[in-house]
Amino acid sequence: MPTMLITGATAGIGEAAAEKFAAAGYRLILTGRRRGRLDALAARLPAETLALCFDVRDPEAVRAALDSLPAEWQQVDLLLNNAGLAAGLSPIHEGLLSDWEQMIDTNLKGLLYLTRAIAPQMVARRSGHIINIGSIAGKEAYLNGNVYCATKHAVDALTRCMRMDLVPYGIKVSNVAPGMVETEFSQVRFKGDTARAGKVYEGLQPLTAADIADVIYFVATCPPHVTINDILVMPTAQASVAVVHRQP
Ligand code: NDP
Ligand code: 8X3
Repeated sequence: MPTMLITGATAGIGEAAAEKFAAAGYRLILTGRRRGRLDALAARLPAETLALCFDVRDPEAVRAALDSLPAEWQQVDLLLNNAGLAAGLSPIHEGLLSDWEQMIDTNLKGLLYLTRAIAPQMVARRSGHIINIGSIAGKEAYLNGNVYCATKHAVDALTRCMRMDLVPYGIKVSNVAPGMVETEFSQVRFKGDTARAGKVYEGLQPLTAADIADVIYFVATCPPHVTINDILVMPTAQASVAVVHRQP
């Protein structure tokens, strides 16, 4: 069975992907910063699992974690670059530098560190698949979205460039770009302000993390000659990033 490495498996889309792929028999390397959640997830999944606790923003921690893999876990067939966040929602002249750094370091540099560490073994084997979690925020800009949108536009561009670099080696590179998904995302963006986070999904049925896990699974299991380059998945009530039909 293939081995999959998921960044950000402790919550939301990453956790749902772990459940989906575990049920399909994949071997899973689960990663994130919250050790307790990683261990609990690893224990409850019906699959062979290995938990690695590290921060994707730290290139040395990424390297050390991957170097620590036992020989039988070293081959990663599917890399899901999912770890990411939005921090804050402010106009550009008011944003916090610390929020900007966290988003750029996680969404962009973290994805690069994981890719740089794992892609060489895929190149050597001439097979593998990298799925990056982009966003509607990587397709469209929105008010006060500035740095988050910039990181997701960068993921979108990187995915296309990675595909060009890796196509001679038969490696698939895909972008899965969701619209609104109800996870811990808004809690994190609004730093624990539950009331504000709840308003994001008021009056509409958002996507669930399981909906996105289903799409990731479809993308990952196409026949070898078929690659889904890019897929934008929206709640039915969300026509574009800012056009959302809410019931009173
Ligand atoms: P959650 O907040 O529910 O999950 C985020 C995951 O990322 C957690 O497992 C978290 O783990 C991990 N993570 C965050 N920072 C780091 C870090 N520095 N190092 C390692 N892991 C980290 O959000 P979602 O599941 O919604 O988000 C997953 C991805 O989907 C993100 O890239 C997000 O931008 C994207 N997305 C989300 C949408 C939405 O509406 N929810 C829509 C479009 C895209 P831990 O805290 O344990 O480290
Ligand atoms: C998350 C979706 O619209 O909140 O990437 O930016 S949005």
